[in-house]
Amino acid sequence: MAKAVAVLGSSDSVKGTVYFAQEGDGPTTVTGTISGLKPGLHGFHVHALGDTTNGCMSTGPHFNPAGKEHGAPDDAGRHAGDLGNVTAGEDGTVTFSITDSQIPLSGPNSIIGRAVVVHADPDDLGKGGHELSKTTGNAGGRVACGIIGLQA
Ligand SMILES: [Cu+2]
Ligand SMILES: [Zn+2]
Repeated sequence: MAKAVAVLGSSDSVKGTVYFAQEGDGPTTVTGTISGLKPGLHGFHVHALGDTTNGCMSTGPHFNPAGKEHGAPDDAGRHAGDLGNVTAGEDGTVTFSITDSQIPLSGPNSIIGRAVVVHADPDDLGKGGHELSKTTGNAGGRVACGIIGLQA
């Protein structure tokens, strides 16, 4: 079992911890809790770079090793980093579990050393018709992020 963790931080009050686990070449399970969010949907992605020298802005675009357009997690055409949305409750907290086959913890498309990012707004999953829908899902600002690192 390979494991990884990202501790989310930001200039706002958004906090959280996101855990990744993968058995062999199987899918990766992503679990965690995030608090301090506005109630509702928030875009949730793996971005290409584990660089937070300029906060979440320097984590680059969505992780996209196959050179595809932005989409929903269950779309054939999607960025590997497209994990859809997490939904915060009225208290601004979300606890989630996502299983995904495009974010391995080893090999050429490994997400280790990249970043997980939570956005201010809903990800439209590429279907919003906005000029940003096919690149970012028009998910707005980056309210929290953390670098994905190996865990024992
Ligand atoms: Cu993002
Ligand atoms: Zn994307």
